[in-house]
Amino acid sequence: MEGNIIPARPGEHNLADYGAARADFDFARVAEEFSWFESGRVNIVYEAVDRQVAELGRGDQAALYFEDGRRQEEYTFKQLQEQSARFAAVLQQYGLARGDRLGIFMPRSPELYISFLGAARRGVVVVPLFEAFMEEALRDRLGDSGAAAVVTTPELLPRIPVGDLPALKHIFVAGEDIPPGALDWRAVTAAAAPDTAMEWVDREHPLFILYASGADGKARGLVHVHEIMTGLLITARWVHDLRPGDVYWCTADPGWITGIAYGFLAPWLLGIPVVVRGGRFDAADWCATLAKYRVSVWYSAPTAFRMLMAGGDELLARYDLSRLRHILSVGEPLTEEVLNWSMQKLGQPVYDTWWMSETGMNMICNYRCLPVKPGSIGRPFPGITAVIVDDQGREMPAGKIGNLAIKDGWPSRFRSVWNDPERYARYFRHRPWFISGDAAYRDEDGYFYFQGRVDGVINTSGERVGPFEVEQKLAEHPAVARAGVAGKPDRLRGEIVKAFVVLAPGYAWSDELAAELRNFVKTGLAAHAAPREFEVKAEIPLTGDGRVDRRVLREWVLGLS
Ligand code: 6R9
Repeated sequence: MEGNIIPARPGEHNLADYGAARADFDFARVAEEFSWFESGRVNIVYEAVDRQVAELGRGDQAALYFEDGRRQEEYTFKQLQEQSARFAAVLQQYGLARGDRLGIFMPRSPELYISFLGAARRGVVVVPLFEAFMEEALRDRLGDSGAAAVVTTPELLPRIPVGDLPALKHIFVAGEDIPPGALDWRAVTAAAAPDTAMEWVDREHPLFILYASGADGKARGLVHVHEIMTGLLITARWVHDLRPGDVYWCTADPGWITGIAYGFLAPWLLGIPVVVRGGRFDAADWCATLAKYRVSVWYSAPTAFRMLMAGGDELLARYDLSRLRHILSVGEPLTEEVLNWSMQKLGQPVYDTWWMSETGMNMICNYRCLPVKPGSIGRPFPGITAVIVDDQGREMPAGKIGNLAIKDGWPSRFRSVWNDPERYARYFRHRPWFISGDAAYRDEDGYFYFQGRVDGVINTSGERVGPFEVEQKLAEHPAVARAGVAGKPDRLRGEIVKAFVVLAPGYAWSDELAAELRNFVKTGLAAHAAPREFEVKAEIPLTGDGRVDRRVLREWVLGLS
């Protein structure tokens, strides 16, 4: 059942008339907004940072407010320009050239953003690595991308299996104690000249390779290019409603697509300062951060909103959140409960946005100029064609659940899968459609409704976990003969990772073994991938071609068989 429709909020906002925009919008026109439209010289770092300084008079304006409980720092656009130019010089000095790959494996910190900008400035391709990754996940990603250098911290460095990575030549460490053999990020950056020339690239030049989990096989390296800026700029304006004077906070980690695309690139293209909150924080810290930085536009996830809800009225009452004028959500279903809470307690809806690592930009969204139908992810962004297709790629009518698909050609889409053209082709097996892997339906008004993944990829607290990687890891443990992994619906986390295991001969099930297996995945792969529930089975169902039968696992977790 659909809940009460929340009316449009006409008035001053960037996308004033969705219908008109849909009728005549063309991404080609967004090109006119960039300086390369006239100069012919392309680099996203120029548009997001240098241009803000050189052409738009924003050099002394704040770009980054960083805080993590230990450090509190503020950077202007000019400072980001200078620092990233220094780091670009460092990369040049150590032989990284256009097209080479640089891994960035560190917790949120100013050095992370400066390293990203410094690399992109040189045409070096960034490989973002989520700070929770452990040895196995790092070996796969750094190995597959052939990274020539990595930026990390003293705490995270021990997880990088340096000996297994022949292409890895340099390790930059940002922190206090620099281990032997590593380069001191801060010292070499401070010593470098701040005037390295910008490397002009093609719009199709790779910007970053983001590893995302799929249903089968190891994580795939999605290649995004400088042209991603076109979709980012226009969605920052029309979806996030950003305009001069705003302070923007996107709470996602830069190890994931949201934390890259909207955490800094999109807002900086419009010259808007961002807040980055690192370290561990609780519901009170969320509110304190919103209040302290007078955040006006906030992009977060249902998990975070649920934490605030749990904090109760008393928590909200302690903070001045009056500057907050636009709130958005991504990553997992936005429940009506959260929507009602925000209407009542924050006096405004949370606007849901649907997209993926592959799409590079917001695709199906709710906008201030359209009514919000609770439970719906909204309508396609102007210039985007979304449909529901059956398993043969045929379009399905309104009301029918099928595969959510997007017509190829939007500017911010991934351009390839690194080292794996076959996997890339699979996404486009029904051309012209990009098959998302999500199930959805559309109503008569063109609103879409998310219905879950079709392919077994797990979404736990908004983080994507590939069942195959977890199964592989579990099977490495001597007690496990075979494993099958699936997402089990969970009120708090959306889904939890559930593992079905067949025990090896001679092993008996116990709570200790469960804890050991959980820890085995946690320390080998990543904490968010560790199963929260186990069930012992006599066998794991396989499909005809010998792969884990995910449909049966799905029935198992739902208790249907
Ligand atoms: C941006 C991001 C993508 C998957 C996607 C879908 C789920 C994203 C959602 C949503 C329900 C929304 N997802 N937005 N589910 N409502 N508004 O999260 O990218 O990490 O690649 O995950 O997340 O299942 O296919 P990514």
